[in-house]
Amino acid sequence: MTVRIAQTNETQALFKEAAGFANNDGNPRLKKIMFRVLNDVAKLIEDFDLTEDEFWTFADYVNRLGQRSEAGLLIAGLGIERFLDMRQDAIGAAAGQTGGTPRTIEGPLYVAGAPVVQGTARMDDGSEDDVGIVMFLEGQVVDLDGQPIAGATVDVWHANTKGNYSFFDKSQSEYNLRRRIITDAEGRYRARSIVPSGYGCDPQGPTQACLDLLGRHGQRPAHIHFFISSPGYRHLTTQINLAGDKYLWDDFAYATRDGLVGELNFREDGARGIAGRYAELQF
Ligand code: MBD
Ligand code: FE
Repeated sequence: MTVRIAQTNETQALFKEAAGFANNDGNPRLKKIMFRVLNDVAKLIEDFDLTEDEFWTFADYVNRLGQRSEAGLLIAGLGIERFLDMRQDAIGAAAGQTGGTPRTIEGPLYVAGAPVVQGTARMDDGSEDDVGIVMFLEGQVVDLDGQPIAGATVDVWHANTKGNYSFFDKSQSEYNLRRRIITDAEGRYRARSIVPSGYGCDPQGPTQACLDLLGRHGQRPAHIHFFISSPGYRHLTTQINLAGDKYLWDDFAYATRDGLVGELNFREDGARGIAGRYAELQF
């Protein structure tokens, strides 16, 4: 037996009132969006014959998501952040803005205000010297004609050898593995850091709980995040995802793209003053 009341005059009047249509205060755009949300939720409840238990389980889930600050993580894991990103690509393409390094998602783990360094940065605090592999990261910021951009800001952040990010992982020092590097006269930036490990959702957290019910893992390949910016240029949000990682093309957040795969070049030649094995990454 299917009972439908969502489109009746009575429930429509209720949703209009709840969305603030009866008053002249508040935000008109939000009111319209809220009315749509209420109707879509009602439709979903009726289309799937959601039980009371199912609905209140969802409400509890939203609370748990907030308690753990995992809303951004779930948005990434459900492909919504990737969708927003694809949409930005399409909007750019429609406006004739194509070419350059592909964009990809920011993810939920950026922290503003990283130390600013001219040209060359040391990103790690040395606390993983005995477990990490030293990584030299180098690249050049150029415009669409290939001309170097001096003074551009390269805001870089990545995980440690355990796949954890400073700030969110309180065991790390402040701004560990986060720097804003200002490009030199040739548009170049250079960093010494350590090779990051891939990220995994907290196995005890609400995002992984949802992924479990979808039969999915919550792993990302090892990667390095970038914001590239310079006055007069469009801001670029991107990542390098590391070749050879098991999850490179099986990323739970769908961030890997052609053109954003970087290969570590391992060396053991004593150059750069490093005893033993180290890695180079040009991008
Ligand atoms: C990450 O480190 C990340 O980059 C994304 C997109 C999602 C979760 C964790
Ligand atoms: Fe990340």
